[in-house]
Amino acid sequence: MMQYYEDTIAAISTMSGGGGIGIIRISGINAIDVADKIFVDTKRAADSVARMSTHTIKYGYIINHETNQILDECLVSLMRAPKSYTKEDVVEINCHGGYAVMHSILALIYKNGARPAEPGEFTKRAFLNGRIALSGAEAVMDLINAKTSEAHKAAISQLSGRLDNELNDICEKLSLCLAQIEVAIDYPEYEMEEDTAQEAMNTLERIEEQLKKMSATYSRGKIIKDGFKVAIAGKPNAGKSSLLNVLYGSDRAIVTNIPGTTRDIIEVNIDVDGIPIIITDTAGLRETQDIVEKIGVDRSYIAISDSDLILYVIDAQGNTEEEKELLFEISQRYNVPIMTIINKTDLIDKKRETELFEVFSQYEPIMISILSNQGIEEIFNRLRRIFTEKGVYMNTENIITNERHKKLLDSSIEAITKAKESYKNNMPIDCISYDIWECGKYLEKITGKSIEADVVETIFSQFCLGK
Ligand SMILES: Nc1nc2c(ncn2[C@@H]2O[C@H](COP(=O)(O)OP(=O)(O)OP(=O)(O)O)[C@@H](O)[C@H]2O)c(=O)[nH]1
Ligand SMILES: [Mg+2]
Repeated sequence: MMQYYEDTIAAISTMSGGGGIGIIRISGINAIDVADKIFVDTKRAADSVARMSTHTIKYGYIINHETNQILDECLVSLMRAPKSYTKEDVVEINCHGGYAVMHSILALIYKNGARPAEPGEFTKRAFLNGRIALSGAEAVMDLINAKTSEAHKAAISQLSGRLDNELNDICEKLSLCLAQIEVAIDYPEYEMEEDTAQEAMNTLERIEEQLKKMSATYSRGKIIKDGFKVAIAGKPNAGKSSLLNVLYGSDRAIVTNIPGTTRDIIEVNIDVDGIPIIITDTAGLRETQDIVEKIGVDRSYIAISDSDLILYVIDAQGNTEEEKELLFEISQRYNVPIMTIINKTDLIDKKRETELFEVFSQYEPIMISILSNQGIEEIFNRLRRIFTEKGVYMNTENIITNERHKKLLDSSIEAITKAKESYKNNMPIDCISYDIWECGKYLEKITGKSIEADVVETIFSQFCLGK
């Protein structure tokens, strides 16, 4: 399917301002015309963009013909329809990346017949013009946002259409099943009626397995895409901010010997084996009359409940009973796994260390000293262990990273399970056919083959401008 739009759109496609170069993209039926109104080559020949061959670049100037003012020196590249990002005529202007330069060129483009593109509109046209599947379009956004190698790999695999291909393949098998079942009903005089229906059911069983496997990859996919959230918590002065700094590898949080130093949430991103980890340092947990600190403590509890893992830091010299109480309370109150860390072991002797290890043994504590850089690697090893248990390193063909896809997959699994049960219970064939049909519909919503216009709008409105 190819849709033709009456209008031509333009936007800055690189970060606005500050870059050495910037790219302004124009797409649509009048893209070439608009470009020719503002671009002159070195010979100042008319229609110089229109005379370019597709996929070539020309050097020249952006000029405001009304004032005769040259706005920039640039390179213009042309991708003629349908071999372009949007499948429409696309002109890209490579100019200097300054804020004022780019915005003055953009204003000139708008004056000469293009309108501002909405967020994601270039990619939306690529989808609506049939160049990429909806799941591929969503992967474009993931690719832009990818901060680690694993997130990058997952996005590029989805963009290349692997997910789309697997789902299309399943949809074809579902149609075949549907046909087989209906034949078995329409021609009951055939002896093979039972066999055919059974064969269809076997196929459904295999598809159900395949879909379940895909759905299970979401626990890995979610971490790869959104990051694994770790909250550092504990009593004041335990060394939480020091831990954040050492895990981050640079002094990000303020460290002092005054209990109650940290009052706000501090967030840093690190990368372990290509997995994004978001670490938050929080205010030390204690009852306080200080209004600012109290707000900080409230925020600590929010960060704790919102995390995938709590790093609970204990001061080796602190009050063991109080620590035990607080740690127990947190483990009961929140449904979040805890990694217990006993810090400042440089200040205690071996006897006390053994004693502490025993007191907290049910939490398998890690003994560390940030001051003498002891035990930090063990924290990373434990993280790796958690990732292994969660299957984060698993190398599966297709990983589901998108919540929308996960929900639709689960609905499709539900439909297929219903179809199987209806068959077992000798329900009318219409019910079975309907469930199989519905299963396919859910999958087509992922690829975008069958999707409501308002859902498309919502998806693309989350894109950044210029993409
Ligand atoms: N001896 C020793 N001191 C440490 C160690 N880790 C941190 N400290 C010191 O402990 C004090 C408190 O450290 P912070 O990192 O600010 O502690 P915090 O848990 O963030 O404290 P609040 O923000 O007040 O809750 C500082 O003086 C640190 O230098 C350690 O391993 N050994
Ligand atoms: Mg602190």
